[in-house]
Amino acid sequence: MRLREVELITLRMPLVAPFTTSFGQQDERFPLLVRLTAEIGGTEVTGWGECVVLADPVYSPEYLDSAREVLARYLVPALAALPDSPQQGAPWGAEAVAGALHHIVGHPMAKAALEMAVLDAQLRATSTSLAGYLGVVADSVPSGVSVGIQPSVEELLEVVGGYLAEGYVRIKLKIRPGWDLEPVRAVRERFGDIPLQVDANTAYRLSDAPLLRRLDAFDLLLIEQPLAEDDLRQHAALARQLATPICLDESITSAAAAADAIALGAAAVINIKPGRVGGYLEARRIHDLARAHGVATWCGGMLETGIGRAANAALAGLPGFTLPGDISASHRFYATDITDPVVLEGGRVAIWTGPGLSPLPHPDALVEFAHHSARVPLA
Ligand code: OSB
Ligand code: MG
Repeated sequence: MRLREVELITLRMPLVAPFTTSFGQQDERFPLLVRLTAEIGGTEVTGWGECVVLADPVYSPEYLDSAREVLARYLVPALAALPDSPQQGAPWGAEAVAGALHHIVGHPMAKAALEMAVLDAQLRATSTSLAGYLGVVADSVPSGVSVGIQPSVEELLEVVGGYLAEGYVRIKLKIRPGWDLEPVRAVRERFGDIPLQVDANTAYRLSDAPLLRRLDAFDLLLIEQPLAEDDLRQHAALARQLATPICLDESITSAAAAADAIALGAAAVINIKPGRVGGYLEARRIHDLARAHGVATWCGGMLETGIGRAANAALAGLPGFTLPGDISASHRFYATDITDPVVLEGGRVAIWTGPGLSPLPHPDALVEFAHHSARVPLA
């Protein structure tokens, strides 16, 4: 494979409703797409990747401008410098990307987007789907929905009721100090024994254990990331005080971090987000590791467009993803998606079986939501 052209496309898309978490309110999303054209076996193929960074460094250290900068200045040039056939053997592909970018420290979301674009081009060149590449045999996955913090409990009950009526099979409530026991109790009382879990996005301290312990009464599937990203030992200490299983999101930045969390007893469940861990290949390694340890996993989301959303659904078809993921329909976040939308059918979303990671973005949608675009010069 030889890179011919790389374009970084930033879109600006309104959300159907504000999405509020303990780290703030999002009213719009700025998806960052990598459009990569490569020569593979004598033909030019285009692949697409989606970078899941938020506009600001409030969920993880990366943010939109940092991702654009590191991609243009370091990551794309590092790939462009690779010889076509490193060891006179097979040409390089997605499996070589992480190694070629390893000397750049951090920036997993930017790296993941570039690896995605390479993998997409590589799979399109052989008309292979991501599901086929991963060995996924399922044709759909169960769909859960992440529900933001609402202005009132009444509004929360209305929103949750709407999602349940649409068929979502699992509800995740965002919580933070002051918005935890009351909304959880209200949802349990109104909707009974539904599969229910909460996500704190690091908003608590270990000294909040007595409060968090009161959540045990509501028989939640899990509590996601109650403490800070680097508080693995404290998560293990909290786990010993709660009946509710602890699931880690922000803390799991790599397969090595997942191995540490499992060994420490800090994670009974792992939320796997390909962007957070540097790509779909590392995500699969975490899946394999967790499965071998009997640790449940599910696939998280980052308000992806149809590109990342379709790829996540394929990943979630692997057998270790034993809990429903945050893989909702496109219209849970966007009135118009940039691809054919991901849709909910009987509480599930279909796994893409066409070539590559996802359906292609519609050119008119890229125009409609255009915010910024830049070609990365290839030496
Ligand atoms: O913590 O899972 C999270 C969205 C942005 C950043 C972090 C998180 C989320 C979500 C939304 O919960 C998941 C989705 O895309 O449906
Ligand atoms: Mg989370």
